[in-house]
Order: sequence, then structure tokens, then C-alpha cells
Amino acid sequence: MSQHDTIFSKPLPSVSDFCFDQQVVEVFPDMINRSVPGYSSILQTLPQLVSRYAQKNTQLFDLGCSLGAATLAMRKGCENFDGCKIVAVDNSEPMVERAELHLGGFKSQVPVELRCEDITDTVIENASVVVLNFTLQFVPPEKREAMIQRIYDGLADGGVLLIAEKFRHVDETMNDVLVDLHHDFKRANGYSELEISQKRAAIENVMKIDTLEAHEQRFQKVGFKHQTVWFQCFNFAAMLAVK
Ligand code: GEK
Repeated sequence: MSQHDTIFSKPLPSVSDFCFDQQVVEVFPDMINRSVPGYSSILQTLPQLVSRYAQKNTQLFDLGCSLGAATLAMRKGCENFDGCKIVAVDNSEPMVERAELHLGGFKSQVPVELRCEDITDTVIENASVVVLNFTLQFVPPEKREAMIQRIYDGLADGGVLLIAEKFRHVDETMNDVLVDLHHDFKRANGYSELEISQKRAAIENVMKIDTLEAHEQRFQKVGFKHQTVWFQCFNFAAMLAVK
């Protein structure tokens, strides 16, 4: 069982940049479920999408896997495809250590290779499915296009890139509405005003969000033939792009 997230519940003398350390690992499932609208719906749909796009004898990548929640969903989706292997990557050592324990608790025929590395260094080859579930937003903006290009290049024809992200609406007025709805979602899940504002300050420098239009243009630029948003809740969306 994950512990209740109280990381930002007390006033901090100064709020440092957010990082995925041991303290975050301990509360991560509670934190992400109470903070990210649609997180569980997206995970529930992943097996369906994976079984639609997986190809036998290929690799599937979960980039920024945290504790492996998406990895488990992907594994469900590719169980009937011979010769598939999942590569799950995160650059937080405590996350990877806990993911190892977590994934080990479930039986499956599909091998999972867990790697502690920066996803901008991950070699993508012979891939049918690549998942970036709320991770691209933590990659420095100037490195994003090259990374998406490498993913495109490493995908087999008909392969899919599944990206879920927080996004910024191009229209400032509409963006304010979506941000308010998200904050109401956090309040409804028990976060106080102090927790919301301290988390916001902590994440400001490490999570740089794009507009949906920027995602669309990048998909097109690197060569994806088809793309759509398949889920949206407030300022959080899940997209798929097919090679
Ligand atoms: C889930 N996908 O449960 N290289 C590797 N890992 C990174 C990098 C990087 N450059 N930057 C950030 N991370 C998961 C949730 S959480 C989303 C993903 C969130 C990792 C970071 O260590 C963290 O574990 C994960 O990306 C982001 O479906 O907390 O909002």
C-alpha cells in the first residue's frame, strides 16, 4: 500500500525543485492518483491500445516508468504476441529499485528489462509500442524533438507512440479555466491550498509543458502519418501517433 502524500502539507522555509527521490517513491501512487486527472482511465485503456499495435518479436518501451504501472498495463496488452519484450526506463534510482520489487510481484510470460538511465539516451530499435506516460514534460524542451525523432526512427511501420501529458491551452482565458478545474480536482482529493501552491512552486522549474498544437506539429515534423488525442480531462491529455 502506498503512503498518503503529505510532502507539501507543512509550510517550507524555501521550496526546492521537485525531484523523484525516496520520499516521493513512498507516496507516488497516492500522489499521482490524487494529482493527475484521468491517470487511472489512461492506464485502464493502455492494454487495449497495446494489443492493437503490438507486433510479435518486437520491443515495447515504457519511458519514465516510475513504479511500473504503465509497464504492467502494457504487459497485459502484449501477452498474446510471441517474442515481445518490454524495456522500462527511469533515471531515478529509488524509483527503479521499487519498480523492480513491484513488477516482481506479478507473473507474466513477457520479459521486462528495467533500466536506470536517462530516456534521452535510450536506444529505440525494433519497437512496436513506445509509451511516454506523463514523462515528456520532464525532458528539457530543447531535447524533445530529437527524442521523438529517434522514437519515430526506431518504430516499425504501423508502430505507435503513446504520450500522455499535462498541457497548456493556447488561449490564456481557456487555460485559466482548465487550471482552475485541475486545482478543484486536487482540492476534492484532499490537497490543501498550501499543498497546491508549494507543489506548484516545486514543479515550476522541472516540468515545462507544451500546447497540444506543439505536440501535433512535432509528430508531423518527425514523420508520423496519423495522430489523435484519444483522452482529455481538463489540462491533461493522452495522444497517439502511428508510423
Ligand atoms: C506512470 N509513467 O506511472 N529519463 C528517465 N526518466 C525520467 C526523466 C529522464 N530524462 N525525466 C523524468 N523521468 C509513470 C509516471 S512520472 C509522472 C511517470 C509524474 C521520470 C521520473 O523519474 C519519474 O519517475 C517519471 O519520469 C515521471 O505511468 O510524476 O507526473
